[in-house]
Amino acid sequence: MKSALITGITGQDGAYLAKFLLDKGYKVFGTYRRLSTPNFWRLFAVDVYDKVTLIPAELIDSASLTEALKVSEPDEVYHLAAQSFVGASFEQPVGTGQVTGIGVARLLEAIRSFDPKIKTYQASTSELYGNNKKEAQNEETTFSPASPYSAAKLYGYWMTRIYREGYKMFCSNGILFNHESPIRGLEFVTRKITNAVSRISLGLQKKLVLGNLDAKRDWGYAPDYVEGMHMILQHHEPEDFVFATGEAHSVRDFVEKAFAVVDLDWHKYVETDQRCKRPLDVNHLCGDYSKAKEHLGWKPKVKFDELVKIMTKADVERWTRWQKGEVFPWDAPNHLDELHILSRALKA
Ligand code: NDP
Ligand code: GDR
Repeated sequence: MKSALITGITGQDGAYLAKFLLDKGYKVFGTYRRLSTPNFWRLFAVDVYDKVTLIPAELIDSASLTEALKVSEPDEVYHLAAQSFVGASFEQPVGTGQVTGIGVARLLEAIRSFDPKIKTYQASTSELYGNNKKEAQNEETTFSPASPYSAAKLYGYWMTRIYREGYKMFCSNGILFNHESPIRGLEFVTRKITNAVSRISLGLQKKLVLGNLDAKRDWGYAPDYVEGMHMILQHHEPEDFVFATGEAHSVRDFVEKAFAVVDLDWHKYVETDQRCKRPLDVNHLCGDYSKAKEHLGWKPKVKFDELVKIMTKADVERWTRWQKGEVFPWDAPNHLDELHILSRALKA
């Protein structure tokens, strides 16, 4: 039986990947952070909590990463843990560098010392392209990071290649464009929208405040993308691959479609606020996944319209169940209104 270690198993991708690998017959270990309030709701939501082995680890603590390797003795490591919110990286640029950037070096060094034959997946990102002028971005497109997050990810991307080329380790980057789902964090724009649209449709909220409505993203469905992560590590040699849908839509398009799912006109409910904007934003991302299609046989199954429906309907169903007093694993009831928690530095 193969063994896999997932760093960041409590996140969106970690939970779906755990489910996918368990279904493939893997023994699955996952790292989590010790927090004052446990954060395992996604593992319960995808029904894997009691099927995985959890190991406490923190990316700024090398010893904890070594311990996680010793406990799990993995054939494959999926490095997903990161400070993954671009907006927060402007407020915590140094911390994001430590966790999202140098954390990759800590993990790769721990793997090199423990067992350099372990295969490693690095969660790289379309944010690396920044405001590159290309219409569609692929593995050959020049990087031009536009946030502390993407600068940290650029370091992780190159460290992965350096360990591959320098030490002949099986380390690969998946350059993944945005992928979303009903278990996406509420700070990301898609889930922020679907959660608010659901509440508005049920009379629980009056308006939705957003930032840059013109930004375009290539949004796919997270379960499709975790399948691709596994394919990358089964490829006959370590290589980097883009996963995307090949379609770009604006935040405004997402808003319009989500409100349409509940038969409401978005113009009546949406406002914009400077506090929800970033000091520097990425305007247009659209991925060309031809290499993954040709070499791995990967392609996205869920496209934009269906994604918006899946997410909006899931949130409507949750708020409806909540109104009936049902209790189930979920994040939204404890989520603060973002405008109360945005840092002073971002105020207009
Ligand atoms: P999430 O934010 O949902 O999950 C991030 C995970 O990292 C959580 O388990 C979190 O733990 C953990 N983590 C955060 N900081 C630390 C730390 N200091 N030490 C240990 N663990 C930590 O991200 P996603 O699942 O969406 O993304 C997975 C990876 O893929 C990330 O690296 C992200 O940057 C990257 N990526 C994501 C894309 C997307 O569209 N989703 C696209 C491209 C790349 P906790 O639950 O305790 O917060
Ligand atoms: P992104 O995702 O930065 O692409 O990073 P996010 O959903 O945060 O932003 C997408 C775009 O929407 C604009 N936007 C807003 N964003 C948020 N969060 N809140 C708002 O109110 C709002 N209004 C407009 C943003 O400015 C941006 O242009 C995600 C993360 O998962 C990264 O970890 C990952 O690497 C990339 O996707 C690919």
